[in-house]
Amino acid sequence: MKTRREFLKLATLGAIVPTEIVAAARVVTKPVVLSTWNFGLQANAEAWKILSKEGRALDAVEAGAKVPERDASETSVGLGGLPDRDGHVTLDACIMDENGRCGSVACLEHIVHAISVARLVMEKTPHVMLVGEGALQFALANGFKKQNLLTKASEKAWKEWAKNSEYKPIINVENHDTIGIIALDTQGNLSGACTTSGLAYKMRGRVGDSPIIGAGLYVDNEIGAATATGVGEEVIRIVGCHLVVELMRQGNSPEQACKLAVERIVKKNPEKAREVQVGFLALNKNGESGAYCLQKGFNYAKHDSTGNVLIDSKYMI
Ligand code: SD4
Repeated sequence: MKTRREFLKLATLGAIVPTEIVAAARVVTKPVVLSTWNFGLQANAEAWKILSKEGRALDAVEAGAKVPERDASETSVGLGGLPDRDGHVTLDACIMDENGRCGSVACLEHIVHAISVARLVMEKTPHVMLVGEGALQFALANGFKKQNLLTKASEKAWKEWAKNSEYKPIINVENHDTIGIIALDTQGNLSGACTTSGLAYKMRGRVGDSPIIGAGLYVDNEIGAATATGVGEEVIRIVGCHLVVELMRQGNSPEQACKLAVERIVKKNPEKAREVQVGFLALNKNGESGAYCLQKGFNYAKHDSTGNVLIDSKYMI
């Protein structure tokens, strides 16, 4: 143990840098936005229009999430999403802001922008989550238009699947899955959004991790934000995104926190972990980010002042 005199001498010589100085010198990267999968590039670009004008992270993540929602060619989010095994397109979405406020919809049908309905649940109701018929009723009462989300292409794929009706989620389905988007704005505030049509050919009424606060998304403005993609049942079992944020609170980097969460899934069920994909994406209060997934193939897009790039996640298997 050094005496106070020795410590001061070393500090004067620059050999010891007090931790407060280290903390103060740490550069915070902001604004920054991260989105899951290839379509994260377009989502980030939309979110950046808001973030670069010093807009709010909450508005940015909602705007970003709406990009794949309205894209009929994306078969895992919003319009054009693959249906459940009975042919119904059902959407799950949630959103969370810097004040810990959150809103969610599950098993919502006929409305393209599930994420905006989730935001309205947060802003206009005393509740966090609305499901099924009730969520649809709420959306229609608030001016959302009812429309058929099952495109010709998705209907064709479903009919093809129905010939054998074998339920087996495919790992990294054509690289366009749930979109999870998390951002830090110029004010230093974090928000996140997550929206999906869920696993293709799921049972009617099945809800995944994506609309469940703490599972598919979590934001704590003191610490960081996290979102998840992959087989929701595995994410729910470990309350994945809340776990990732708590691991960052304990001092882990975003990537390390995501890795520890993936390890927990493997530890609980090593057999199952071989068959499924789960990926976590995290961002901390300093704008540092990272990801980790079970199987090779998960990637994400990151947009900061240096540009918008796709990054391959590290993986376990
Ligand atoms: C779900 N997590 O419904 C979503 C789907 C997904 O990669 O992300 N697939 O379980």
